[in-house]
Amino acid sequence: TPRVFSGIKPSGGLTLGNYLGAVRRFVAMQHEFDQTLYCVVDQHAITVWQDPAELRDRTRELAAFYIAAGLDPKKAILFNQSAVPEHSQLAWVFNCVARMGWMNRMTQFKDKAGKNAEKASLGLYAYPALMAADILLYQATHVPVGEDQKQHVELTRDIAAKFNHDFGTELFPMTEPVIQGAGTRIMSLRDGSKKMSKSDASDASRINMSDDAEAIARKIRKAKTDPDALPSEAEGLKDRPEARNLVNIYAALSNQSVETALAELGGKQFGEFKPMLVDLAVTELSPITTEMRRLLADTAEIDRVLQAGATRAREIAAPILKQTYDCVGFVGA
Ligand code: AQP
Repeated sequence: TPRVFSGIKPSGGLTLGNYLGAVRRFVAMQHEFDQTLYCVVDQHAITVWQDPAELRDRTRELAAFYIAAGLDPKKAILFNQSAVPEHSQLAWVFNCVARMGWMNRMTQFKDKAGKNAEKASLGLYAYPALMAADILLYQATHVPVGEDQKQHVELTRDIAAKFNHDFGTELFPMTEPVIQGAGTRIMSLRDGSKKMSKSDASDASRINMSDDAEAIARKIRKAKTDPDALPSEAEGLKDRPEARNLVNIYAALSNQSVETALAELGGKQFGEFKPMLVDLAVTELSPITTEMRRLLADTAEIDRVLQAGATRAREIAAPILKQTYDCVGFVGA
């Protein structure tokens, strides 16, 4: 059966990249599929240090963001990862299936650990095996993610294939990454070669989902650009990463392709285009921000939603973990 799984780490304030690259697809897919699971992956967050009180706040914030952006907790299953212990149980099995050589090729570990890999946590290294467990615990067939997660979904397929082969089973499906539309790779507003990220030291590099209209306007006004007018065809953005990024954001927020957006924008200077982008961003984002704040006034209700989601998630997960344990040869599973 087709089933959708995806997640976001509560490791910092949410960005426009998380919204356009991930959550907007989550919302669309909740209507296209019978079963969708969207997780707050708190166990991934702690692969780097998280202050416990902040982790709690950000977990609830992310849950509120999911709902404010349009996920319906009656339809989609919304929960936090640590509330479903089967994730880490399956991850252990996958730690023993995945090969060191595969893990060594993960570019995100290299980016995040930087030059000081000796000081990185073991969890940061093993992260993609836990991600494979998140997905395969539900035999998920589709995973909506941004471009940066493509390699991890490929590793998930490798783990599924090796498990199936080693144990002579067809338990795990070959999951498809769903990477679609103009929003799959939103870049920093200060540097068109870096992805917009929660953890970038510069707050001016990103639009946070908690930014008010004034902050959004200021950041877009200051966003790095070049002196030329916008081209009327996508080809003309090839060597202009900052211009391409702002056009991408415009296209994604207005639900158009880059080509259609350029038909409207071609020939305009940034002095004219940036205020259009500010208006669009504020119109699209402020209702979500306002709703998110409203929901966060009642954290007990958010906790109830997460709890109910975890119960539903475990109903799917438990039998699949049991089958996995049976395949492996664990007694008493
Ligand atoms: N800039 C982006 N463009 C498009 N999609 C993006 N995503 C993230 N940034 C962009 C997508 O959002 C989902 C959740 O991502 P995540 O929580 O696993 O991590 P992150 O937001 O990608 O993490 P950061 O920003 O780099 O912060 P830290 O340093 O905390 O890890 C994914 O589907 C991702 O593709």
